[in-house]
Amino acid sequence: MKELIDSSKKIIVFSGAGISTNSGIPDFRGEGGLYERVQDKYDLPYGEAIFDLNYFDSNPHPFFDLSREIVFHNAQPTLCHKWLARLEEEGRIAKIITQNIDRLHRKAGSQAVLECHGGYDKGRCRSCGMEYDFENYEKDIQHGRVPHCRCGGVVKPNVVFFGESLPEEFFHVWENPPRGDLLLVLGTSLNVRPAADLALKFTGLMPSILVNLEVTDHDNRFTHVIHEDLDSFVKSLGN
Ligand code: CNA
Repeated sequence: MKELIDSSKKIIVFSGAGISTNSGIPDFRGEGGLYERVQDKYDLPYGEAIFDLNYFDSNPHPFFDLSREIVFHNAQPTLCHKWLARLEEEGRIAKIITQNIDRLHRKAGSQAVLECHGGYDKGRCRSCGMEYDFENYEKDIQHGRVPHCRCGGVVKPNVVFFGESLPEEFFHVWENPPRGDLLLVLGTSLNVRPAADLALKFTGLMPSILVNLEVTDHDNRFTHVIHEDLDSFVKSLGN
Protein backbone atom coordinates (compact mmCIF):
# COMPACT_ATOMS: atom_id res chain seq x y z
CA MET A 1 0.00 0.00 0.00
CA LYS A 2 2.74 2.42 1.03
CA GLU A 3 4.64 1.66 -2.19
CA LEU A 4 1.54 2.28 -4.32
CA ILE A 5 0.93 5.65 -2.65
CA ASP A 6 4.59 6.66 -2.65
CA SER A 7 4.91 5.93 -6.36
CA SER A 8 1.75 7.85 -7.36
CA LYS A 9 2.16 11.29 -8.83
CA LYS A 10 -1.39 12.38 -9.68
CA ILE A 11 -3.61 11.36 -6.82
CA ILE A 12 -7.34 12.06 -6.90
CA VAL A 13 -8.83 12.23 -3.41
CA PHE A 14 -12.51 11.89 -2.59
CA SER A 15 -13.24 12.66 1.05
CA GLY A 16 -16.24 12.54 3.35
CA ALA A 17 -17.25 13.31 6.91
CA GLY A 18 -15.00 10.53 8.28
CA ILE A 19 -11.87 12.56 7.55
CA SER A 20 -13.04 15.20 10.05
CA THR A 21 -14.37 13.11 12.94
CA ASN A 22 -10.96 13.19 14.66
CA SER A 23 -11.23 16.98 14.70
CA GLY A 24 -14.40 16.69 16.79
CA ILE A 25 -17.02 17.10 14.03
CA PRO A 26 -19.25 14.02 14.06
CA ASP A 27 -20.25 12.29 10.84
CA PHE A 28 -23.92 12.10 9.89
CA ARG A 29 -24.93 8.52 9.69
CA GLY A 30 -22.72 6.72 12.18
CA GLU A 31 -24.10 5.80 15.59
CA GLY A 32 -24.58 8.99 17.59
CA GLY A 33 -24.05 10.87 14.29
CA LEU A 34 -25.36 14.34 13.56
CA TYR A 35 -28.68 13.31 12.08
CA GLU A 36 -29.62 11.37 15.17
CA ARG A 37 -28.54 14.21 17.42
CA VAL A 38 -30.18 17.09 15.54
CA GLN A 39 -33.44 15.21 15.20
CA ASP A 40 -33.72 14.98 18.97
CA LYS A 41 -32.26 18.39 19.72
CA TYR A 42 -34.55 20.34 17.37
CA ASP A 43 -37.48 17.98 17.35
CA LEU A 44 -37.17 17.61 13.58
CA PRO A 45 -39.60 15.42 11.64
CA TYR A 46 -36.51 13.46 10.45
CA GLY A 47 -32.75 14.16 10.70
CA GLU A 48 -32.16 15.11 7.07
CA ALA A 49 -34.79 17.89 7.39
CA ILE A 50 -31.97 20.12 8.60
CA PHE A 51 -30.82 20.24 4.95
CA ASP A 52 -34.30 20.46 3.44
CA LEU A 53 -35.25 23.76 1.77
CA ASN A 54 -38.92 23.62 2.75
CA TYR A 55 -38.01 22.98 6.35
CA PHE A 56 -35.35 25.71 6.25
CA ASP A 57 -37.90 28.22 4.98
CA SER A 58 -40.21 27.38 7.85
CA ASN A 59 -37.47 27.24 10.50
CA PRO A 60 -33.87 28.18 9.66
CA HIS A 61 -32.62 28.08 13.29
CA PRO A 62 -31.51 24.42 13.42
CA PHE A 63 -29.38 24.82 10.28
CA PHE A 64 -27.62 27.90 11.64
CA ASP A 65 -27.08 26.35 15.02
CA LEU A 66 -25.52 23.31 13.35
CA SER A 67 -23.42 25.61 11.14
CA ARG A 68 -21.95 27.16 14.23
CA GLU A 69 -20.98 23.70 15.39
CA ILE A 70 -19.47 22.59 12.06
CA VAL A 71 -17.70 25.73 10.91
CA PHE A 72 -17.22 27.96 13.88
CA HIS A 73 -16.22 25.88 16.84
CA ASN A 74 -12.65 26.23 15.70
CA ALA A 75 -12.06 22.64 14.66
CA GLN A 76 -8.51 22.02 13.50
CA PRO A 77 -7.45 19.89 10.50
CA THR A 78 -6.60 16.29 11.29
CA LEU A 79 -3.36 14.48 10.57
CA CYS A 80 -5.00 13.17 7.41
CA HIS A 81 -5.98 16.66 6.15
CA LYS A 82 -2.41 17.84 6.80
CA TRP A 83 -0.91 14.82 5.04
CA LEU A 84 -2.98 15.57 1.92
CA ALA A 85 -1.88 19.21 2.01
CA ARG A 86 1.73 18.03 2.16
CA LEU A 87 1.21 15.72 -0.82
CA GLU A 88 -0.15 18.70 -2.74
CA GLU A 89 2.90 20.75 -1.83
CA GLU A 90 4.97 17.93 -3.30
CA GLY A 91 2.92 18.28 -6.50
CA ARG A 92 1.31 14.86 -6.20
CA ILE A 93 -2.39 15.77 -5.90
CA ALA A 94 -4.51 16.12 -9.04
CA LYS A 95 -7.70 17.07 -7.16
CA ILE A 96 -9.32 16.80 -3.76
CA ILE A 97 -13.05 16.35 -4.14
CA THR A 98 -14.72 16.71 -0.77
CA GLN A 99 -18.31 16.29 0.33
CA ASN A 100 -17.52 18.20 3.50
CA ILE A 101 -18.62 21.71 4.30
CA ASP A 102 -16.23 22.26 7.21
CA ARG A 103 -13.42 24.02 5.24
CA LEU A 104 -10.79 21.84 6.93
CA HIS A 105 -9.00 20.89 3.69
CA ARG A 106 -8.44 24.58 3.00
CA LYS A 107 -7.51 25.27 6.60
CA ALA A 108 -4.83 22.56 6.27
CA GLY A 109 -3.44 24.37 3.21
CA SER A 110 -4.91 22.35 0.33
CA GLN A 111 -5.84 24.41 -2.72
CA ALA A 112 -6.92 21.98 -5.43
CA VAL A 113 -10.20 21.43 -3.59
CA LEU A 114 -13.63 20.94 -5.10
CA GLU A 115 -16.27 21.35 -2.39
CA CYS A 116 -19.01 19.43 -4.14
CA HIS A 117 -21.65 20.19 -1.51
CA GLY A 118 -20.85 23.89 -1.58
CA GLY A 119 -19.99 25.85 1.51
CA TYR A 120 -20.27 29.11 3.39
CA ASP A 121 -18.16 31.40 1.17
CA LYS A 122 -21.24 32.97 -0.34
CA GLY A 123 -24.91 33.10 0.52
CA ARG A 124 -28.11 34.21 -1.15
CA CYS A 125 -31.31 35.78 0.13
CA ARG A 126 -34.21 33.34 -0.05
CA SER A 127 -36.61 36.19 -0.88
CA CYS A 128 -34.92 38.56 -3.34
CA GLY A 129 -31.88 36.50 -4.42
CA MET A 130 -29.32 39.14 -3.36
CA GLU A 131 -25.82 37.61 -2.96
CA TYR A 132 -23.74 38.06 0.16
CA ASP A 133 -20.12 37.23 0.99
CA PHE A 134 -19.15 35.17 4.00
CA GLU A 135 -17.89 38.27 5.84
CA ASN A 136 -21.38 39.76 5.68
CA TYR A 137 -22.99 37.03 7.74
CA GLU A 138 -20.09 35.40 9.55
CA LYS A 139 -20.79 37.23 12.82
CA ASP A 140 -24.48 36.34 12.77
CA ILE A 141 -23.73 32.64 12.52
CA GLN A 142 -20.97 32.89 15.09
CA HIS A 143 -23.43 34.33 17.57
CA GLY A 144 -26.25 31.98 16.75
CA ARG A 145 -28.37 34.54 14.88
CA VAL A 146 -30.15 33.94 11.60
CA PRO A 147 -28.63 36.28 8.96
CA HIS A 148 -31.10 38.56 7.20
CA CYS A 149 -30.99 40.42 3.92
CA ARG A 150 -31.74 44.13 3.59
CA CYS A 151 -35.15 43.12 2.26
CA GLY A 152 -35.84 41.12 5.41
CA GLY A 153 -35.43 37.67 3.81
CA VAL A 154 -33.21 34.97 5.28
CA VAL A 155 -29.71 34.61 3.78
CA LYS A 156 -28.91 30.96 3.09
CA PRO A 157 -25.24 30.03 2.70
CA ASN A 158 -24.51 28.12 -0.51
CA VAL A 159 -24.37 24.75 1.21
CA VAL A 160 -26.10 22.29 -1.14
CA PHE A 161 -29.39 21.12 0.35
CA PHE A 162 -31.30 18.01 -0.72
CA GLY A 163 -32.78 18.56 -4.15
CA GLU A 164 -30.45 21.48 -4.99
CA SER A 165 -28.00 21.27 -7.84
CA LEU A 166 -24.31 20.65 -7.15
CA PRO A 167 -21.82 23.35 -8.19
CA GLU A 168 -21.00 23.61 -11.90
CA GLU A 169 -17.42 22.57 -11.23
CA PHE A 170 -18.67 19.17 -10.09
CA PHE A 171 -20.23 18.51 -13.49
CA HIS A 172 -17.17 19.89 -15.23
CA VAL A 173 -15.00 17.36 -13.37
CA TRP A 174 -17.60 14.69 -14.16
CA GLU A 175 -17.29 15.43 -17.90
CA ASN A 176 -13.54 16.09 -17.86
CA PRO A 177 -12.00 13.82 -15.21
CA PRO A 178 -8.55 14.99 -14.12
CA ARG A 179 -5.84 12.55 -15.17
CA GLY A 180 -4.99 10.53 -12.10
CA ASP A 181 -2.83 7.53 -11.33
CA LEU A 182 -4.42 6.70 -7.97
CA LEU A 183 -7.84 7.25 -6.41
CA LEU A 184 -7.94 7.65 -2.62
CA VAL A 185 -11.44 7.53 -1.14
CA LEU A 186 -11.37 8.55 2.50
CA GLY A 187 -14.00 8.47 5.24
CA THR A 188 -17.25 8.23 3.35
CA SER A 189 -20.20 5.85 3.41
CA LEU A 190 -20.56 6.46 -0.38
CA ASN A 191 -24.29 6.79 0.22
CA VAL A 192 -24.90 10.34 -0.93
CA ARG A 193 -25.55 10.75 -4.63
CA PRO A 194 -24.60 12.08 -7.09
CA ALA A 195 -21.32 12.88 -5.28
CA ALA A 196 -20.53 9.23 -4.55
CA ASP A 197 -21.21 8.34 -8.20
CA LEU A 198 -18.22 10.46 -9.19
CA ALA A 199 -15.88 8.50 -6.91
CA LEU A 200 -17.31 5.24 -8.22
CA LYS A 201 -16.88 6.41 -11.81
CA PHE A 202 -13.17 7.01 -11.13
CA THR A 203 -12.70 3.48 -9.73
CA GLY A 204 -12.98 2.22 -13.30
CA LEU A 205 -10.21 4.51 -14.50
CA MET A 206 -7.29 3.94 -12.12
CA PRO A 207 -6.12 1.87 -9.12
CA SER A 208 -8.09 2.78 -6.04
CA ILE A 209 -7.85 2.63 -2.25
CA LEU A 210 -10.85 3.03 0.08
CA VAL A 211 -10.11 3.80 3.73
CA ASN A 212 -13.24 3.83 5.90
CA LEU A 213 -14.04 2.63 9.40
CA GLU A 214 -17.14 0.73 8.32
CA VAL A 215 -17.92 -1.53 5.40
CA THR A 216 -19.66 0.34 2.56
CA ASP A 217 -22.04 -1.01 -0.08
CA HIS A 218 -19.34 -0.40 -2.68
CA ASP A 219 -16.21 -1.97 -1.15
CA ASN A 220 -16.02 -4.44 -4.05
CA ARG A 221 -15.41 -1.59 -6.52
CA PHE A 222 -11.99 -0.77 -5.06
CA THR A 223 -8.58 -2.30 -5.68
CA HIS A 224 -7.72 -2.08 -1.96
CA VAL A 225 -10.06 -1.64 1.01
CA ILE A 226 -8.91 -0.75 4.52
CA HIS A 227 -11.32 -0.54 7.43
CA GLU A 228 -9.33 1.63 9.76
CA ASP A 229 -9.29 5.03 11.42
CA LEU A 230 -7.86 7.50 8.91
CA ASP A 231 -5.28 9.09 11.17
CA SER A 232 -4.03 5.62 12.18
CA PHE A 233 -3.81 4.75 8.49
CA VAL A 234 -1.79 7.89 7.76
CA LYS A 235 0.51 7.09 10.71
CA SER A 236 0.98 3.55 9.45
CA LEU A 237 2.41 5.05 6.24
CA GLY A 238 5.17 6.57 8.36
CA ASN A 239 3.75 10.08 8.78
P1 CNA B 1 -21.38 9.72 6.26
O1 CNA B 1 -22.47 9.10 5.45
O2 CNA B 1 -21.67 10.24 7.61
O3 CNA B 1 -20.21 8.61 6.34
C1 CNA B 1 -19.00 8.84 7.02
C2 CNA B 1 -18.18 7.57 7.00
O4 CNA B 1 -16.93 7.85 7.60
C3 CNA B 1 -18.81 6.41 7.79
O5 CNA B 1 -18.96 5.29 6.93
C4 CNA B 1 -17.79 6.12 8.91
O6 CNA B 1 -17.57 4.75 9.10
C5 CNA B 1 -16.53 6.75 8.39
N1 CNA B 1 -15.65 7.28 9.43
C6 CNA B 1 -16.00 8.01 10.52
N2 CNA B 1 -14.91 8.36 11.22
C7 CNA B 1 -13.85 7.82 10.58
C8 CNA B 1 -12.45 7.81 10.82
N3 CNA B 1 -11.92 8.44 11.88
N4 CNA B 1 -11.64 7.15 9.97
C9 CNA B 1 -12.17 6.49 8.89
N5 CNA B 1 -13.48 6.47 8.61
C10 CNA B 1 -14.32 7.13 9.44
O7 CNA B 1 -20.70 10.93 5.48
P2 CNA B 1 -20.40 11.12 3.94
O8 CNA B 1 -19.35 12.14 3.86
O9 CNA B 1 -20.22 9.82 3.24
O10 CNA B 1 -21.78 11.69 3.43
C11 CNA B 1 -21.83 12.81 2.73
C12 CNA B 1 -22.51 13.96 3.48
C13 CNA B 1 -22.08 14.11 4.90
C14 CNA B 1 -22.12 15.22 2.83
O11 CNA B 1 -23.26 15.86 2.38
C15 CNA B 1 -21.41 16.08 3.86
O12 CNA B 1 -21.65 17.44 3.67
C16 CNA B 1 -21.96 15.62 5.13
N6 CNA B 1 -21.21 15.90 6.38
C17 CNA B 1 -20.17 16.74 6.40
C18 CNA B 1 -19.50 16.98 7.59
C19 CNA B 1 -18.32 17.88 7.57
O13 CNA B 1 -18.29 18.82 6.77
N7 CNA B 1 -17.32 17.60 8.42
C20 CNA B 1 -19.90 16.37 8.78
C21 CNA B 1 -20.99 15.51 8.73
C22 CNA B 1 -21.63 15.29 7.52
